[in-house]
Amino acid sequence: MSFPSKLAKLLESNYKQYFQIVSETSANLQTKNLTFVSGNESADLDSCATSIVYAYFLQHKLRERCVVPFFNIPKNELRLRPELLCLLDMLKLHTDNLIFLNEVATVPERFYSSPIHLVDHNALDRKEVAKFKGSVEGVIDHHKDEGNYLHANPRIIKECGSCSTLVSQYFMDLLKSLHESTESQKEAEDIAVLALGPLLIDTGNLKNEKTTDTDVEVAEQLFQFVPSGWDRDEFFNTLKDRKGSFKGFSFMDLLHRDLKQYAPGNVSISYPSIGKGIDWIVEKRNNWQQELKEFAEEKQTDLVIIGLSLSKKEEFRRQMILYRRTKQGGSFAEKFLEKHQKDLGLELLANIEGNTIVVFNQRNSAASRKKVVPMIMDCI
Ligand SMILES: [Mn+2]
Repeated sequence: MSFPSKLAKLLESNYKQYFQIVSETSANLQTKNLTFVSGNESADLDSCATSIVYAYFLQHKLRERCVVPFFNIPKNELRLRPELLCLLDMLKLHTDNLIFLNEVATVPERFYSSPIHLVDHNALDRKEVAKFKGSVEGVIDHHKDEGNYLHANPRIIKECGSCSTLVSQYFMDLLKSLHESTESQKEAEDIAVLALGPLLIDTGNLKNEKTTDTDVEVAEQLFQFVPSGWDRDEFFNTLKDRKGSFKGFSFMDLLHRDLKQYAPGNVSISYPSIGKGIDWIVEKRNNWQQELKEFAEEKQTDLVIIGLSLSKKEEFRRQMILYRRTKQGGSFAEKFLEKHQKDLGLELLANIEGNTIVVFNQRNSAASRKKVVPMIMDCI
């Protein structure tokens, strides 16, 4: 029988405390007691694991508070992220002790001024959490700096492979000292493994083109704190296999699995990323066009941009699908293509239903969503 780790117990007790605090109706409420840590709306491995790591250290520094990480998705979407479930399971962290978007969206108004820390994003883009925009206290991120929350402390926004790298680097001295004490050594080991999950996944085990020197340095430091017998390649391969598993997921599921939404100049854009190419989709998910339309309808989105990434062996490493649901979405797509078709190297592959759905090969394989989003914003 295995006992819950200290990290698991901390998540559990903060989860309970959170509900005590928000259900407390007496007059002398100390809203400051509650502090949120949020990852971005795609709720990928980087965002979710890093929010727990960050919350753990912040709780350690600010004992008088109740620091709760939350996952920026409805709880029923957790099943779409098998690599995240796998990492949580390795560390025996129960998903029952985690807070999701549903809870935070319905938090009583008096908590809108509770401090919030952002990891893996630097703007509160989901409307459900926009109410916290006046109380952002800290930001650590690796996306393009949108110039918000200039007084946040920390405010670290730097390009590198994984946000986990920056968060681990920021708290490294604390991790070191926790690891030195016998009492907290096991916690430190858990935290190191938790941080290494996204760090290795995002950098392809420190080998892909996104990997920076900082990622490598920080990973090397974290390797000193992992439990004895922990095997880096085995760990990476296990998570990677889970991430690459598409079994049991409909095309609709894949659209929700790694989704971001934007509203440049009031045009609503949904931008899912999928780790497969169009050939695979046509062959294995033959209802995809219908599901794409239903998805756009459900989200009431003007334009859907799907970023497809293929394996290294194929000629094109990336492809892109555009679906114009509304006229507004259509004219935005025209503007986007006019401005950026060339630098993205978009070559028309298929034109479906009178131009409503278009599929492109994308020659510029370095242009991931992180790079394309500023181009979209540039079209306003
Ligand atoms: Mn990230």
